[in-house]
Amino acid sequence: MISPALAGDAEVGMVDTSSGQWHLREPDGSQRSFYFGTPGDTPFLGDWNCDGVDTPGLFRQDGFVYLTNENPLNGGIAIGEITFFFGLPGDQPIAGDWNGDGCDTLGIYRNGKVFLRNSLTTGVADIEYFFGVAGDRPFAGDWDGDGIDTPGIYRNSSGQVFYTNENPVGPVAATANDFFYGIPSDEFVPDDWDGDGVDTVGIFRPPETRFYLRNTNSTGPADETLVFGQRGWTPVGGDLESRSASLNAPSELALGPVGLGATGTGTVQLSFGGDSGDIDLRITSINFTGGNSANFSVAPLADPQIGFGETRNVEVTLAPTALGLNQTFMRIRHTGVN
Ligand SMILES: [Ca+2]
Ligand SMILES: [Ca+2]
Ligand SMILES: [Ca+2]
Ligand SMILES: [Ca+2]
Repeated sequence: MISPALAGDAEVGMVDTSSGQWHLREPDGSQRSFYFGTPGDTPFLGDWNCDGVDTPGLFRQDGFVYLTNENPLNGGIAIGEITFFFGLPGDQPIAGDWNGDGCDTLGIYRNGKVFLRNSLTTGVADIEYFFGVAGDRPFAGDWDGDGIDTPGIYRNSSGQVFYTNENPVGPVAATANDFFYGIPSDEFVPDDWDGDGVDTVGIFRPPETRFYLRNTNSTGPADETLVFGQRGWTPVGGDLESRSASLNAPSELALGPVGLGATGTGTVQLSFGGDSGDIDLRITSINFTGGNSANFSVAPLADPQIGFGETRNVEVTLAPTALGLNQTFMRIRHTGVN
């Protein structure tokens, strides 16, 4: 691929799996290194305690998973706070939020079959389905920005990336998109590089020790490249920034009585607070639950990027087709915080 020489602020990590040493690159370009795991573990990052910050996890080849909720300070050692058994030797682990509850859990890819579990405990898969074929290399991400992670694969034989946007009860997940990106010797590490709530492709190219990151899931050049890590290390992607802020919005929207076939509007104010002033947040979707959700619509936010301490008004329109329906519950998805 063609690479513009862009130095970016991407958060990436690299793990020296021969020693268990992790190296995380912060958005300001600084680096922190610490130890977690033993030689041969398969590393990944995820948000195990649902606080918006991704921290390390390991899959050991005996099927044991070790997770920590902290990224230790430079020179530190992480302790496996959560341990459970999931999978078999030879399985390939993936981490993600399969059910959209804001918490990442584990999955396993085994010869073209996906096994997902929604809790961090020993047990059988909650969901299993086929996606891809034996030999495909799995990863996971939120390709459509709906808050639910789903698998993708890289196929060495064709050089194609495939992903699905669903975690079906079975038997087969439908391919949502496929495109060419990278080469078979690349290591795939998709993530949300530009913070818009959508995960997109990225690769680490070992001979160059360079990441090639693209902000759309399509064939084309990298939007950002950066040199980090060493040949032989394993790349991991995640949101490493420690942020603390909260979205303040009513969970219940009462628009008052609206007649059948008529239209009513209401305004919801969103504001961000917390104890960190260095963040921006982006509203990715607003959904309604309860009532007849199809009868609600929301005016698009003129500017969904909201700075710390700012507020936005969201206009909601209610057009009931059933009598007695005048309120619902809204769910607002956004990047950066819980
Ligand atoms: Ca976390
Ligand atoms: Ca989850
Ligand atoms: Ca998704
Ligand atoms: Ca993105």
